Amino acid sequence: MVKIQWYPGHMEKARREMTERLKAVDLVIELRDARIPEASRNPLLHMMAKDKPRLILLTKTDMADPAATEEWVRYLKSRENTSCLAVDLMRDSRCGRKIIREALLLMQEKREKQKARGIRPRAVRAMAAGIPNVGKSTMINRIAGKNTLKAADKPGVTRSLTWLHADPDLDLLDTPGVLWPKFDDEKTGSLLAAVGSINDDILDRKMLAMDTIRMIQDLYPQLLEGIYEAEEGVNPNGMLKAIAARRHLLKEKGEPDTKRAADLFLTELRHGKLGRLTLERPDEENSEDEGAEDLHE
Ligand SMILES: Nc1nc2c(ncn2[C@@H]2O[C@H](COP(=O)(O)OP(=O)(O)OP(=O)(O)O)[C@@H](O)[C@H]2O)c(=O)[nH]1
Ligand SMILES: [Mg+2]
Repeated sequence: MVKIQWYPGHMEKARREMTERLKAVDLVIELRDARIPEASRNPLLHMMAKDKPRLILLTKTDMADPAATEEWVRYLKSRENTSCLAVDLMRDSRCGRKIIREALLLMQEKREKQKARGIRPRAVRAMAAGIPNVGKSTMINRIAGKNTLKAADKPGVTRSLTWLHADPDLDLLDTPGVLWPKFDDEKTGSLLAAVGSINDDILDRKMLAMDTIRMIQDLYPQLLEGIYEAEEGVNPNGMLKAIAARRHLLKEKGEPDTKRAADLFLTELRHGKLGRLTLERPDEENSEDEGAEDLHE
């Protein structure tokens, strides 16, 4: 497996600023990519916001496996003080309302108490947090009903923390996408890179494509063989050769150009062209609340 780590200075700066801002935050909206709900869980966020109610949003469900998404929502909802919604931020016109409703529900008890004491509850203050490119700015724009925040299909677009009075009942804080200094294992880095949450420039994309092909072959046997008309049980390098042959990516001497095939494969995967795939399944043994003690080794 290719070894990937991406924790530039701007992420550490954002992490510090987020910790500071959390004091004024009622609720954390943690966005995770529905295709990799575990790899996109930031352990730093757990340390920073242990005691805040949490709404986990699984985004990009339009590209994830619907059955796996259902399984994940059930699994993630089963925690105290945590709620979970799966959303398609691009096509579901009602997702903004659903998110507001769920956020207010998490704060209901506190708001009811305030009302009972004659205080009119102010708008709930929520911090949107998550890995790069997961859809934080897009989500806030949806709720606000206008494209105030810059959003684009590459990691690292948002660079500063910005409050937006998105709804009369909900203030939202946009934050830069942050990763963490040390991934649990090499698979986590590959999964994050596969969905486009790690800057491509620092990657060996051929190695990444091969890792990803292997993971897809494990979870969805025969799928890639069918799409790229490859031999059954072909190894990842053989798969890249098949892709090169099918898509006419050849070098001067007519040899398959596996580098360009790797780029094409990653682009197709990231745009959902290979179908709706989820690259992880819930592991009931593994506790969601696991700390991040060894992150600073
Ligand atoms: N298909 C699909 N694309 C989405 C969805 N949500 C967001 N996107 C796309 O994902 C890309 C990244 O969205 P952003 O809102 O910029 O992500 P971000 O989390 O703010 O990213 P950073 O600021 O870089 O951390 C954009 O091209 C969005 O259009 C979704 O539910 N489905
Ligand atoms: Mg953003």
